[in-house]
Order: sequence, then C-alpha cells, then structure tokens
Amino acid sequence: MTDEAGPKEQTLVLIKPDGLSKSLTGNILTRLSETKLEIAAAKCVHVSRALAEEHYKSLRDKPFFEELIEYLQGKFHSRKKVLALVYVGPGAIRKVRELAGATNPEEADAVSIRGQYGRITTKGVYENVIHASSNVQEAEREIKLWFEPDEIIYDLYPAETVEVKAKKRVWVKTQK
Ligand code: DAT
Ligand code: MG
Repeated sequence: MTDEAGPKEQTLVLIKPDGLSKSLTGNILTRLSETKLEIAAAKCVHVSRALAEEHYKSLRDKPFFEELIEYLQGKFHSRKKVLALVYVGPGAIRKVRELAGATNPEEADAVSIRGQYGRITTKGVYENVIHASSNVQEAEREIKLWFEPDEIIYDLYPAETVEVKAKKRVWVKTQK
C-alpha cells in the first residue's frame, strides 16, 4: 500500500483503563484525528492477564511489571477494559507516538496526550492514558496479538483460512 505522502503504515493504539474511566475517549480520538490517519479496526477488550503479559512481555523483568499488568487489566480503575484501535496511513507510528508524548507523563510535552492527561500514582505506576506501537516490528506483533484478520477492514498482513471445529457464543434467536 502506498500513496503520495509515502508508504502506508499501521500502528496499534490502546486507550487504557484510566483514559476510559476519566471519560477521555472523545478527546483522545479527536486528538488522533488531527493526524488524518484512518481507523481500520476498533473494539473494547476485557483484558485477560495472559493478554496483558503477552503485550508487555519485553518488560517482564522490570520492577514495575506486576503493577503494569494490573493497570492494563483495569484493576485500579472503574472501567476494566481498554479500547483497542488500529490506525493506518503514512507515518502512522511516528505521528501517533508524537501525539502520545513521552512514556513518563511528567516528562511528556504538556500538550501531548500523556502530558495533558497522564499522571504517576503514589505507587509509582505511570498512568499514561494510551499505548502506541513504537516501531514497525512492534506494530505487527501487537496488531496480530489484539486483532483477528477479519476484525480489520484491510489485509494488513498475509492471512489464511483454516478449518476449525470450535464452539462459539451466538445471539439467542427471539420470535418476532
Ligand atoms: P511506551 O508505552 O512509551 O512505549 P515502554 O514500552 O517503555 O513505553 O513501557 C510500557 C509501559 O510501561 C509504559 O507505557 C508505562 C510503563 N513504564 C515504563 N517505564 C516505567 C517506569 N520507569 N516506571 C513505571 N512504569 C513504567
Ligand atoms: Mg512501548
């Protein structure tokens, strides 16, 4: 995929439980719309421990890992979920990272999303409101972790059809 402004790119964005609990979703999506990137997928996710650990697996040895996992799962907030989105477009990774601001909300540019809305708790947890992939490899790994191919409106990565025999929940049929 290419266009005049350069190669297209995709990135994973998570609005974390503090962002949802503080009713910041609209503000954050408005800020992200300034980038002119396109939303290619979106869903609410109740984050399992396994998903949180896999998402942050490169930080497994950090002293703050346990709190980070609990934070992503919403253990410290009223909204125990995240809003996961895939943004596509030229320079998507850099554009979203710039808007997000530095990891540490106290060091983040004052007008960045993390600078405006983030905080460090007394326990030392960086409640920095959103996650954004930091490079192409991370974006691919994270998008494949959070989304199935059919949940994204574009074929961002090669996908295949496999035969599965599985149970799934369906809507109960009601008589009209
Ligand atoms: P980023 O989210 O900017 O990509 P990262 O991948 O290094 O930063 O870390 C992932 C998350 O871990 C980050 O959003 C907040 C938390 N974190 C990172 N460094 C931390 C620290 N020194 N103390 C507490 N939390 C930290
Ligand atoms: Mg990171």
